[in-house]
Amino acid sequence: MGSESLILVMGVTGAGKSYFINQLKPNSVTEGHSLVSQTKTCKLVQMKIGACTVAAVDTPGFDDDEDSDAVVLSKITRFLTTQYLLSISLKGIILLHDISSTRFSGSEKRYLNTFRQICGEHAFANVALVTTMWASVDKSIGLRREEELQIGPWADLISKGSYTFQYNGTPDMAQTIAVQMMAKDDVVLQIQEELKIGHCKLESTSAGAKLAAQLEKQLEERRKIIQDLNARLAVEKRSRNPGEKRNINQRLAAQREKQLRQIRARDELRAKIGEETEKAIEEVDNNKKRKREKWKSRLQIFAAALGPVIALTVNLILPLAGVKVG
Ligand SMILES: Nc1nc2c(ncn2[C@@H]2O[C@H](COP(=O)(O)OP(=O)(O)OP(=O)(O)O)[C@@H](O)[C@H]2O)c(=O)[nH]1
Ligand SMILES: [Mg+2]
Repeated sequence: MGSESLILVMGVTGAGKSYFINQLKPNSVTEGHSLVSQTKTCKLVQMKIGACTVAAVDTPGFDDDEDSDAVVLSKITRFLTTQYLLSISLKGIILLHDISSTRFSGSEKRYLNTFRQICGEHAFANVALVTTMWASVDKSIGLRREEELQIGPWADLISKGSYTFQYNGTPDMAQTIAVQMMAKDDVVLQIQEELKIGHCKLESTSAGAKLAAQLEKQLEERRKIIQDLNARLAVEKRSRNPGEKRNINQRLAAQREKQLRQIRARDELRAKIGEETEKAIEEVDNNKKRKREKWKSRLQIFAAALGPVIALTVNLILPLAGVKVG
């Protein structure tokens, strides 16, 4: 096992990803205290697990806005592409699920579908399905929900080798889960394989295609709503009803704002992430040569190439790469 292995921690907003990482290494990331998503970018946290040095990756979760799914997928994919192109080993993914939540929500379903397509079936054996927040639920209710997950949404993952854990919230159990993951062979995920073929766009991958189709449908619906509102505004202009006109104008502004966000999210899915990442790595490499700098590790290039995606975590990565930061 090298000193450059990564473990990804994934799950929807509020599943307990940042909490889990803080149990592995106290106070390393910010936990959320509201329903709004807290972690907006991938964050790398270096830690010792047994004799190995590992980096656990805190990832952003899917929110309730469907257009944010595309943005989150793009951020996670940029991270995974850089990791893959620099041959940094990935041990697997810890997928967290809040057992105290009463239903398997729409965003949870979308997340799991995208998750499956990010991984691909061959990688399911490198997935730990971890239920959290057991202290917030009656044990028998929690066990019933877990069984429903195992025979329902998680069944295909488990049949292909994913394993389950009931996480009790302690540092010890977080360590146990991470140690088991470190014992796995390295894995290459489906989306990493897909993106290396012909420099394809994110929308051409299995995970991206599904989200692109959903976004196209929403954009079409949004266009119709805006058309209707414009038609109503034209009528109101003739009837000189200022109250109704203001009302329609406000609704138009809100719909246009949503449309703009969806268009930006759609653009994220058109990005050729493989090609962009290769260019970023090349640029870092050229800079390095120009300045005659010596790099101690691929992780240093990793941090520099990812730049804006994980800019705030450079301080965490450089020590992992064996470089002291001030
Ligand atoms: N007691 C207990 N609290 C937890 C546990 N997991 C998470 N929490 C709390 O639940 C809240 C949400 O957890 P986070 O770890 O921030 O959730 P997240 O998955 O990182 O959410 P995003 O960053 O928004 O995607 C925080 O207040 C945590 O302290 C757990 O296993 N036990
Ligand atoms: Mg978080």
